[in-house]
Amino acid sequence: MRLPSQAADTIAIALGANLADPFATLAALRPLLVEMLEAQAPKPIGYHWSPLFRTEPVGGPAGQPPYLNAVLLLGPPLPPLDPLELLQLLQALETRFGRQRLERWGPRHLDLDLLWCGSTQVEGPELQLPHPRLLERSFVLAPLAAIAPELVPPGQDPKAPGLDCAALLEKLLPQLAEAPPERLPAAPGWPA
Ligand code: PH2
Ligand code: MG
Ligand code: MG
Repeated sequence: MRLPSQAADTIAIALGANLADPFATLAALRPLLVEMLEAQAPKPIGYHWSPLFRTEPVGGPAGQPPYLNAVLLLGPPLPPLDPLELLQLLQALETRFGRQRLERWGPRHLDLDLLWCGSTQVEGPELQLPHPRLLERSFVLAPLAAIAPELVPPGQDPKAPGLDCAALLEKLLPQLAEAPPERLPAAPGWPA
């Protein structure tokens, strides 16, 4: 399958977990997420799963366990999915995996964030697209750069030429307060 290079032809979803057994959660999530997406989309969708990364928690209370993070790129072509419907689907999956909304950036069984949805811009209380912190998060850029290094994520200064995921990550790594994301090898349940 063609690796996406145009963000406008894709939807990006960030996956994270740092409670219970994050690997078991993300491995169990994978087929369920595909099943739920297929039920919403009239045409076949292209799936690009990143490898898993072990990452240090950013923000939130001290002493949290490390996260496992990954991203899923859908498309090209851009799947005809409505961002707010997609958000509801992702939130239903978070709840199914035991997510409780207790505190901002607190530890969680499962976090599914929409990063962008083609070139749709959303500025709502529930959803902002592109995700406002996407470009400053190593736990998002490292998985993105692993599968789509040449993709130029949205949300960059329109007056300057946009940087691709590889360049954004390279720029961010020396500025990190946390340890850089550690890429995990493929394993049964997470073949990427
Ligand atoms: N998600 C957060 C806050 N901090 N840190 C890491 N390493 N990974 C995450 O997914 C993460 C985080 C809020 O959603
Ligand atoms: Mg999040
Ligand atoms: Mg979230």
